[in-house]
Amino acid sequence: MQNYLTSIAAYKALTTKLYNMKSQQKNSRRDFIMKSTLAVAGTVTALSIDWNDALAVSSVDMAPLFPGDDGAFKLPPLPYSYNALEPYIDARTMEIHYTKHHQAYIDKLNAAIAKAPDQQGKSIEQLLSSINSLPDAVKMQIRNQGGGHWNHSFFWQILAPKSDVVAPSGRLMEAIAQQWQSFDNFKTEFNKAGTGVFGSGWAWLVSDKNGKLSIITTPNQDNTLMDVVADKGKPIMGVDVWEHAYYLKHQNKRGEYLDDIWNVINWKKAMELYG
Ligand code: MN3
Repeated sequence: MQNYLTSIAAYKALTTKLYNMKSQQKNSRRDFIMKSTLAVAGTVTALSIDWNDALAVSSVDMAPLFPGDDGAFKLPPLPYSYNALEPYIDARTMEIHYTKHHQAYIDKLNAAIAKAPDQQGKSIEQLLSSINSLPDAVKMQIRNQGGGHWNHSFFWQILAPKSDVVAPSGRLMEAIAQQWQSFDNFKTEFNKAGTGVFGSGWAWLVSDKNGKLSIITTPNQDNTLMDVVADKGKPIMGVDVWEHAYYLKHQNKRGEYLDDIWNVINWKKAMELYG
């Protein structure tokens, strides 16, 4: 009797095991189908996605643009030393710009997020592409401070010591030539746009989803990823034209700063971003 019960139990265990194996197979097939469908849906979405939703940050070093495990955004590492861009950008300006200005944007962004628990854990791109739907109490802070954090994180990467700078080439250079006939024309137009920014802001080289380039300026810490900014696009290169970016060396002469900065533009990164 004991043996019989044991074998019944064993039989039950065996059939249960077989049943589970079968349903696991079914589930994994269902998972597979679901994942495949999602992958196809994802591809379709990716093709029709606006840069505003997507940011190119997958190819920029995005890690610092997500909050850490503690929910706070952090200052990303500067990819060179403070004096690496001398004499075009002086060491003191670089140090203050990075350790004081950029850090202050991050601190104030974190303070704003702390007041809006629903927004915690989102990447900076997610926040900037949905400013319109942020709570009114933190909307302007996240736009200004979050914009400041993204813009400076981008700016450090789009600069490089002159010894590392390579001239733009390939697809990016072709697109520049198509739009402005020559690199020199592009520089002239870019500097014109940068000097024309009234007060504080940024000048950008951006790409639309067809790869068409344009020069766009934004006031304050706005950028072309924001839903609230009319001119959208994927930033390929950008220059901070706030006085704090050049005042110690160039004083009030923004034009001279803009002339100098071409010596330290990281075209390798810009070409990576353009693809
Ligand atoms: Mn700045």
